[in-house]
Amino acid sequence: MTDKKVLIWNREFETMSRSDLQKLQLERLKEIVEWATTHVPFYTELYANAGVSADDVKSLEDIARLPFTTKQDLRDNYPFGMFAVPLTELRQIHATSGTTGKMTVTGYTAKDLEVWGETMARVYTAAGATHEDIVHNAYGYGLFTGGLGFHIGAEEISAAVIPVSGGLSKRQIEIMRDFGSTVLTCTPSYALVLAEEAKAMGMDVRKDTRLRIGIFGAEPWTERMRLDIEEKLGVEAFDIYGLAEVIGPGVSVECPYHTGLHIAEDHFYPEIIDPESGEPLGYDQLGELVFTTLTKEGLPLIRYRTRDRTILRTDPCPCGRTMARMEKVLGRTDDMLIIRGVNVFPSQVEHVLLEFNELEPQYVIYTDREKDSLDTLEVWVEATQSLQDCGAAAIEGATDKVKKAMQETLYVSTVVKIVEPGSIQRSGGKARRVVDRREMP
Ligand code: DLL
Repeated sequence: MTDKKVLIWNREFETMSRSDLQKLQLERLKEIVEWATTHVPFYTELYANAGVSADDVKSLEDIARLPFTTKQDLRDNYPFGMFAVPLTELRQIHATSGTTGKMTVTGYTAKDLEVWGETMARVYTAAGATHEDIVHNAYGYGLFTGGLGFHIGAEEISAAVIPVSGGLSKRQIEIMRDFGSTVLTCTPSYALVLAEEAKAMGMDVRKDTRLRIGIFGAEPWTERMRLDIEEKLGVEAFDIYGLAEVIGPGVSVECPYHTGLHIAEDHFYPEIIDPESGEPLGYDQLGELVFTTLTKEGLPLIRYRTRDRTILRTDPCPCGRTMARMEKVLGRTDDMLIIRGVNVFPSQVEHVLLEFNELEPQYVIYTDREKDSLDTLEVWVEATQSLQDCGAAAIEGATDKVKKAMQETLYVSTVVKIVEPGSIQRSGGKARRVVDRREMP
């Protein structure tokens, strides 16, 4: 591996020995279990029913004795039932809309905002951003944690932040060019929308702007998509992961070696479990990611099941950080589609599509149930302009190739429709990739 320029925001914590880190984590784990049990009736009852208490946590492994918490618990206690402080102690309240059920609400005390600022400062620094940068923050501002999370981190590193939010792509490109934005922060799908818009405006982002870094997350994206974004925008693209319940963005991020996403483990204790049995799995094994917030006051979450599937690694990273890394999220345990008994993950579909240079990385997966109750899988994907220009026969040929590749990977027959460039609806935030019509009335 070639040497890269490595910047670290908080060496004391980010590079501490793993044995010191584990001591710190255990200390904080005991404190947070105590804090939650004495301040949140939900935990008081949960632990009383399970016959466990903070005194039972004598080692990090003892965490497995504590029951899990889930999104359903947050919904059942909507809006503020899981909070450990009175509302007067909160400084910000956020929520995620979610496609089903009630919103999931999260709140931050002044101390929680400090932690958020700190972890987001680590994110920017890991990506190589400094106070000299101009951050073009195109994550949505509002209840979504993306906008304000990236904002607070940019302030922490004393960079100039442009709170442009999502949407109005043409204006975004003008601002990027005229204000000299150097760091772009938005969802990976929106980064591609911006690249398209710039092209339509006759601009070459690589030459006509000062962009150099992109920090993209909030939705799954593949390595192929990274290459595409880097090529089109002329940035080095970094993956960032987080979820509103745990803190928002800032849970983990890549460093310049792109060996996985370093988790801020002094604040968020990660575990990997078997999603079926709930049993803890070791490092290097694929399973469901579970987090315990070690320092959060407002909304402490203990053994919170994220539903995200990944692998944890602790082998040394050349950047010097000792914090465990998670692999790029491989999908969610609840986004699996079952088509005629076959399990299909949207990430597999994306993987197949991005192998084809004649396709744009814009697609939607439709599932439906026919009259005779057979499920169907249909993938709509956009042609590149050059494929479109080659005419109907070329599109037909490409359709056959994609269909075959899809069948070979998914083991389920798929209807493939290659549609005109620009015809699939774009989003200013998270892209909607799956439309499950089987669930619709
Ligand atoms: O998406 C927080 C965030 C904002 C992260 C900006 C990164 C950048 P939620 O809206 O609560 O929070 O959605 C959380 O999004 O459980 C994952 O399924 C998914 N997700 C987030 N980051 C990634 C990523 C924000 N880098 C849910 N790769 C999580 C894959 C991601 N999935």
